[in-house]
Amino acid sequence: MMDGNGNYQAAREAYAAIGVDTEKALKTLKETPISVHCWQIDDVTGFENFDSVLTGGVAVTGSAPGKPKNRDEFLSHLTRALDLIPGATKLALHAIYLDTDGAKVDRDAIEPRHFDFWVDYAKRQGIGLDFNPTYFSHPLSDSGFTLASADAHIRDFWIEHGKRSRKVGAFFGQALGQVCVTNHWVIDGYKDFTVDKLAPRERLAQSFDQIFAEPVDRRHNIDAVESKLFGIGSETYVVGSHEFYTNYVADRKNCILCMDAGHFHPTEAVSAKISSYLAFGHELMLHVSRPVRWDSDHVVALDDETRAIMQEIVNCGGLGRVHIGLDFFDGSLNRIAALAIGARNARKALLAALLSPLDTLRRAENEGDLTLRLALLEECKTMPLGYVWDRFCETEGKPGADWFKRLV
Ligand code: RNT
Ligand code: ZN
Repeated sequence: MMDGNGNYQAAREAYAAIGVDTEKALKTLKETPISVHCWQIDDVTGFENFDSVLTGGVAVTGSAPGKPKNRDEFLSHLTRALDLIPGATKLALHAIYLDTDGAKVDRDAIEPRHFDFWVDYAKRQGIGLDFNPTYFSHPLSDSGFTLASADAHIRDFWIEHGKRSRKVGAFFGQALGQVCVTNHWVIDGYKDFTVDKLAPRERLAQSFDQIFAEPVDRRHNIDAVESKLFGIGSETYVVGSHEFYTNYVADRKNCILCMDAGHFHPTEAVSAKISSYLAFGHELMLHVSRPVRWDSDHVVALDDETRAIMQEIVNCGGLGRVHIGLDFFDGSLNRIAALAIGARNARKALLAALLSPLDTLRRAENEGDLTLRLALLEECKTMPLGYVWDRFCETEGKPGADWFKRLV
């Protein structure tokens, strides 16, 4: 039997024979950040209150044991998960993961100092940070409306939260020397037939105009707005729809669009949309997720759509313009393993994309040799991806295929 190095050398030769440089792919793979979300670790609970209830039309199902009961447990579980994830990593936080030293700090009062410990953590781990304001799981979101609320008091509260969140983002970006993407997702919508679909959208646009009014150094913070088709309790009408944000982004040019793989009609694919934004010079944020029959936020698998998303980014030359983030939360599995499985799969999909013989495929397509294009695309599916992946894990000092033995 060949050892790991022998396997890799065989794979390297096999890829070289179709014009693919595995070393180059591995270098790009290592350097491309994937933003790993913290909220899989504790079912989106956060540190405000360890008994807090998740609201906002999203749901975690399952009651696997081991959910962290305090911040120290959370951090140790998170660290164990990150230890299993190779490659350049960013950690995506939510505003509810703050440290107030026991004081009650409402969402409209958060400050960078409440997130100081995350900067220390990120430095220790050698990772970047992304941020998300938390416009849910709060009494002032119980009406189902936040930034688009008809109630000015509610709106203003959340506008203040949005403004402060970007300051946290800029603080992260400056402190770590790596841009932070602050991703705004609001829950607003109606369960049933909606008479006035326009006014809430006008209010949402105005609220974001206020949130983004103050210029922030783009090297430190970029804002993203996340569209959605429906939520639990907002099945009929979501204010921040895909069309709404696509137009907002194009018109205002003050933020970028975030597309979540679970936020579209079941036959619509995020992978098919990416090039249309890149064609107009946009940057994008992605929430790579796995919807099963609905926006179920299953753990990311190495499935066709995840591979297609990564392939699109690579084919479009979009690495650097497309910020890759993860978003899933499954409470039915070991949560540490769930985060590792999903993050490793996203990166495996990226590796598969980087190992595609793009030059030859492009040439075939441009020359009209569509037979060669299909033949090569199909042959690629059985190339020895796994041996290159094993090599990557090894050089990153992370466990390979037997990583789950580390769980016990
Ligand atoms: C909800 C959005 C959003 C959340 C996180 C927790 O449907 O996908 O991104 O999952 O902010
Ligand atoms: Zn999302």
